[in-house]
Amino acid sequence: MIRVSGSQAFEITDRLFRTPDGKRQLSTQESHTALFGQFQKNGYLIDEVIAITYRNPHSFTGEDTVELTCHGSTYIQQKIIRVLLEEGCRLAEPGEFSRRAFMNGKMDLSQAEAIADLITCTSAANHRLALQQMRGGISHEIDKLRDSLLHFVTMIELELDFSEEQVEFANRKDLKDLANKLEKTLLKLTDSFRLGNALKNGIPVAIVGETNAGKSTLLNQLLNEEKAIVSAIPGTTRDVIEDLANIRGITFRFIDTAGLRQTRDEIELLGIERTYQQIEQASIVLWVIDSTRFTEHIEWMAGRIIPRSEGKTLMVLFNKSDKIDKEEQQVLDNQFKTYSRHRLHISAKKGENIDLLKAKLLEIAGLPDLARQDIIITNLRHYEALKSAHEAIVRVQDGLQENHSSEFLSQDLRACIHYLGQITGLITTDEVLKNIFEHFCIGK
Ligand SMILES: Nc1nc2c(ncn2[C@@H]2O[C@H](COP(=O)(O)OP(=O)(O)OP(=O)(O)O)[C@@H](O)[C@H]2O)c(=O)[nH]1
Ligand SMILES: [Mg+2]
Repeated sequence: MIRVSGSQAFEITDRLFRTPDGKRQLSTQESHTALFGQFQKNGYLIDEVIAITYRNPHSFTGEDTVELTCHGSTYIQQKIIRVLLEEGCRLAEPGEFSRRAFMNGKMDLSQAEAIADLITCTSAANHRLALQQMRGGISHEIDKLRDSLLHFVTMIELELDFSEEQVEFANRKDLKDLANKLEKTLLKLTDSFRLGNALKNGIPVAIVGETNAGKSTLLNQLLNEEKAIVSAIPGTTRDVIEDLANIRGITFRFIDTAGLRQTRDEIELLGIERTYQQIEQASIVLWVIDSTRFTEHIEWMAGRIIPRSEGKTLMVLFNKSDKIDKEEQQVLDNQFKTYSRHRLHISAKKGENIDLLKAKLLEIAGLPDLARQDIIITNLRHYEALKSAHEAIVRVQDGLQENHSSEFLSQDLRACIHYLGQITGLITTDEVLKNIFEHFCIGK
C-alpha cells in the first residue's frame, strides 16, 4: 500500500488514476471511500489499484490522504512511487506520517512512540504494553498528574499576588498531602520502568559456569536452534552469544558465555572478562555445573560467580543429569544448598527438565499480572522525564517541610509540570522530535 498525504494528495493522484468509466475523480470522492481504477501516466498503464480517500482532518495524519493498494511486485511499487515523485510528491522521512499526526493533534507524543513499539513488538507482553500506550493509557495518567499540579501551583501563585498581605490561600496540610500523593504516584511510575524495560528488551539471563559444562548446549536447547557451537573440547565458546526467546508471551534474552577456568590464553581471558560483564548486567544468572565432575574448582568458581550475582537471582543447574543416578543427584544438591535456593537437575542434551526450567524462569522473573490496568513505563525518554519530575516534587515536599516561600515552591512545581509535559509532547523541541521520529521506519 502506498500512502500519499498532504494538501496536494488529491490533485496529484487524480492526474494518474482513472476509473473504468473515466468519470470519477478522487478529489470529489467522499472521505473513507474506495475506488477501483487504473494507475497510469499519459495513457501508459502501470497497475490496477484500489484508491482509498480520506479527507482532512479525518485521516491518520490529519491531512488529505490517498492510499493506493497495488499488486505486490517491488517493480510495480517502485514504478508507482517513481511516477508519484515525478508528479510532485516526495518520499516520506522515517516516521513522518506519525510526526504529522502528532503535529496535527491526532495523537500525543507518547502515543506516536507507541506506534513504533507496536510495529516492532515480538511478544504478547510487548504487544499489550504498546497497545496500552497507543490508546492513551500513559497520557491519561500524566494528564491527571498535570491537572493536580496545575491546581496546586495556582493556589500557591495566588499567594504570590498577595504577598504583602501575608495570606495563605493554600492550606499547608492539604498541600503536603497532595505533594505526598504526587510523589508516590511518580515513584510508582518510575519504578515500573525496570519491569517495562525488561519486558521490552527481554529479561537478560546469563548462562555461566565452567568450561564444558554444557552452557552452549543449554542455549541451543532454550532457543530451539543450533545457535552456538557445541564441542567436547573445553573452551569452545570464546565470545558472548545471545538471542531472544519467548516463553509464554514473555521475552527472555539468553546469553551464552565463555566458560570460566584458569587459563593463560589471551583470547580466552578476554572472553572470560566478558562473561563477568554479562553476569553483572543480567537479571537472572544460570550457573551450569557438569554433574559428572562437580567437585573440581567449585570454590574458585563460586568466588567468581556469587559476588557478581548479588541483587540478581542465581539459579544452579546440574547439567548432564542423564549421566548420574538419583542418589548422586541428591548429594550434589545438598552441596549447593548454601549457594542458592533455586536448584535444578537438567540434561541440556536430552532436553530433560527444560520445561521445568522455563516455568522456573517465569516464576523468578516475577512478572505481575499484565491484565491488570497498571501503567508500566517502557520508554527511556518517559522514564528520564518522570525521574526529573519526581526529583522536583521531592524538592516541593522538602520546601513545604521547611516552610519555604511560595515563590520557591511554585518554581519546583512548574519544573515538575514541565517534565510531565515532555512526555506527551506538550513541551518539546525540534531536536527531540527529530530524535524520536528518525528511529521509526519509513512509511510509518
Ligand atoms: N551427556 C550429556 N552431555 C552433555 C549435556 N550437555 C552438554 N553435553 C556435552 O558436553 C560437551 C560440552 O558442551 P558445550 O555445550 O559445548 O559446553 P560449554 O559449557 O558451552 O563449554 P565451553 O564453551 O567450552 O565453555 C559437549 O560434548 C556436549 O555434547 C548433557 O546434558 N548430557
Ligand atoms: Mg560453549
